[in-house]
Amino acid sequence: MSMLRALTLLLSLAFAATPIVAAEAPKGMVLLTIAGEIGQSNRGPLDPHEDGFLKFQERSFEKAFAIDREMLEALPQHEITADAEGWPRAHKLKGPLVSDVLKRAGAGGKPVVFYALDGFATRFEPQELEDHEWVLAHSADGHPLGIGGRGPLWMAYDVPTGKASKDEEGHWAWAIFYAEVE
Ligand SMILES: Nc1nc2c(c(=O)[nH]1)N[C@H]1C(S)=C(S)[C@@H](COP(=O)(O)O)O[C@H]1N2
Ligand SMILES: [Mo]
Repeated sequence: MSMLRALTLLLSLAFAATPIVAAEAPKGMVLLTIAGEIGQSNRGPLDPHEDGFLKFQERSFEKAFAIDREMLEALPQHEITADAEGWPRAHKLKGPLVSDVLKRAGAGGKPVVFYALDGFATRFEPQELEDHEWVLAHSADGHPLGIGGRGPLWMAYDVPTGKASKDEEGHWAWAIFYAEVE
């Protein structure tokens, strides 16, 4: 084997062992943008023109992982019954696990703050996300969660003993659109 062939072979082997795979970019409407300490990104910095609402919410990032409905539905789906004190009825919420979504962005096991459209923000330690089967719901009772309701995304878990207390429900952020990993 010539030196050149050997070198070519070696190089191709090296590239095969470390494939450079660009993270999938969303094709549909973006429901969630994850920024901060992420290991996977599929978009660049916040653009003050394009990202009008993120700018309005005073977010800022150099890179992020944007997720549409199809990407959420590609993860294993969980259906839970969410109910809380004072609710007129329980809801069947469906979506991937919050932890699976974070893993998808290369951000598993880290503290994360979820932001909602109304400015509500709630921070989670990794342990808190493991204490329950937290679902990032995109649907309730068979319908996509919408803007003006509890959508686009709603975090909750099943309380096997019955209804969540007001304290617990206080962490069930609805209208989530952004997350920042610390
Ligand atoms: N986006 C958003 N999520 C939220 C809140 C909120 O103000 N905004 N309030 C929390 C609290 S304190 C409770 S008790 C429940 C229900 O809030 P609601 O009674 O305002 O619907 O949602 C939780 N998640
Ligand atoms: Mo509350």
